[in-house]
Amino acid sequence: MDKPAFPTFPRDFTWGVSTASYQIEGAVNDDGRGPSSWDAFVAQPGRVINGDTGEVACDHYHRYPEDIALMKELGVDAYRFSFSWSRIQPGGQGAVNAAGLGFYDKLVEGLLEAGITPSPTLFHWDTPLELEQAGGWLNRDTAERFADYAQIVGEHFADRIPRWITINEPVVLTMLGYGAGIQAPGLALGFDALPAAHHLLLAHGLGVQALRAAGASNIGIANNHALTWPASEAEEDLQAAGLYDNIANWIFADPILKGSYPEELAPYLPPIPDGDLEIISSPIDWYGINSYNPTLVGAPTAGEAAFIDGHELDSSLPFSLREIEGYPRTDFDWPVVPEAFTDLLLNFKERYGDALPPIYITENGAAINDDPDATGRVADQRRIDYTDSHLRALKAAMDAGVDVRGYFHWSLMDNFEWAVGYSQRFGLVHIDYETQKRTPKDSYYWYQALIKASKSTEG
Ligand code: GBH
Repeated sequence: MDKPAFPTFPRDFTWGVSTASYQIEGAVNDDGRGPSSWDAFVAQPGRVINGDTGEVACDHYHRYPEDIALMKELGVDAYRFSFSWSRIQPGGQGAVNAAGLGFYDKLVEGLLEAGITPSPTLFHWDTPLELEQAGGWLNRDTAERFADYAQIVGEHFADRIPRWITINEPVVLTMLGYGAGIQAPGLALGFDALPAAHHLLLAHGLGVQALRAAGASNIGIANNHALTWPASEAEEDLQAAGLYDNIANWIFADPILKGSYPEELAPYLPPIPDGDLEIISSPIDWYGINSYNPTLVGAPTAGEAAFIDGHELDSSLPFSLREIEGYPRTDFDWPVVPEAFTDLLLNFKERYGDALPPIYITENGAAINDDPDATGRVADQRRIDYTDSHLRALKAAMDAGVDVRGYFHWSLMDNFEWAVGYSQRFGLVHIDYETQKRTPKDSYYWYQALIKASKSTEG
């Protein structure tokens, strides 16, 4: 049987693609860039698959004109990239490195000329190393330094950049960076990582205020969210899944959208200084959701460790992550469950009601590792299927009343996928890391046709 027709999105819906500085730029020593937490992390043996690093990555720092041309041809309205803090302030504080800022001037000018709306993230995990060594996000001072940095970037770009994102996925930096030690800075503190969550949220709020003071507007955050499924209806599974849901989702959304932490987390949180929650809940113009797949959570299983992306987690945690069975998987082994995307968005509407600002999907995509075939074509039909099904699921949520204004696919091109290096490919454009040759995949042409069709409909 044929699939139902692809749904019609509103004509002014924003279609975009996403990337992040350390994942694509390379040029780690160019023009006075200071090192970040990731430069130090990748240098530690055993941290990243194959010993891969972001030293060259997609060499976007030198090839950005070609990448802008690829986006123009793709037809996207907007491009989500991130600024490298340590290019702009090499030590994370103090004087501005004009050459670092100069790179982003050229990038932003190029995008504007191509008719693409720059939609940058101020911080996508690459903490300036000096700040990391002073405690990083466990140290409250990092949030203050972030506010200064936000002011610098805001003042420089407010007149040219019409959409802003403060921080990418505090949850992943907290849980994988400080909690489980899978990503930079590689600390495995378990629940003691939660102060990092608070400081990242505080940085977000201070960043919103600094950007506004600098004249910037249209400000949001990009938070990762995964629908939490309990492993069963048994009381202990429901309890464990509820706790996990609070730690993985609502701890990062409630303070921003409600001005409070989930009550259930009180036993785990550090004391929260007066006034912090007011800062964190500074009004935002829209809320960004990155989402890939749901998570299945149950009570801890005796003698059985929980895993994230193949890394074993502390078995004393009060929950365990389970395999989701019965769905297709991406090459990263993540389950493909589009209906969970609809339900996640409906949960947001139910939880926050009128306090929920318009939503942008700031990331969604799949690791599908096809290389060019003998004719040079990359036939990544499974990426098309993933994206098609998730866009239908997104439209279903919109039809049920969730106000979603745009979708940014992760990613424009294959790139440095953190702890798994270059082994997982998320791009619409294939990168040959030997030659830096860019090859648009079948999914690129599919997305191009979709955007074109969407702009010519009545919706
Ligand atoms: C994002 O993080 C990042 O912002 C981006 O930099 C990154 O390249 C991109 O996604 C792709 O990874 O345990 O099998 O259920 C995504 C955060 C955390 C989402 C782990 C999926 C669990 C998969 N991810 N998560 S699984």
